[in-house]
Amino acid sequence: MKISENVLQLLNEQIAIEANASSYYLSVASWCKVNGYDGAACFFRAHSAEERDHMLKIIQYLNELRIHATIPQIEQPPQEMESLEQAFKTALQNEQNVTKSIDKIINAAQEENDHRTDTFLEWFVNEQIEEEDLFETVLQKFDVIGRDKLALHEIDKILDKLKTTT
Ligand code: OFO
Repeated sequence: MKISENVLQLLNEQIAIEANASSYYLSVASWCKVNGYDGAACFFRAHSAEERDHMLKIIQYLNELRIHATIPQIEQPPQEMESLEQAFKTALQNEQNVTKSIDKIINAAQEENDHRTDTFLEWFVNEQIEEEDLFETVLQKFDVIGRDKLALHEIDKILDKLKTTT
């Protein structure tokens, strides 16, 4: 096999992490839509699709090495959100965990002189910088604009615009 069992296991776990992130964002999008946050619903729907793309990238990488990737079982995400802000806090936390798990795979790949996996994951490192920045930027809006109904409406409009740039 072209990569070690250890790196393969970590990459398969990463596939599951991306799949679960996609599912979480879809659940948030669904909650946003029925709670009147149309912009946020579009934002999270687009983000769910991005996470699915991340999962597909890893599957494709393994397949190109002629390795069968493990297609994961998806955990049921929370259906109810405490608030729009809380959904973003959880999202940021998830992204920070993703960053850590990407780092872990890179460390393992480097220890094993697995340059191709190391290089492949560079894209994810840069993506995580963008994603953490994005969620931190949105969270700051709650402090800057506020949390009352009018403020949330403004934030929702901002999220609608942001969806096209994510
Ligand atoms: Fe948003 O994280 Fe994927 O990689």
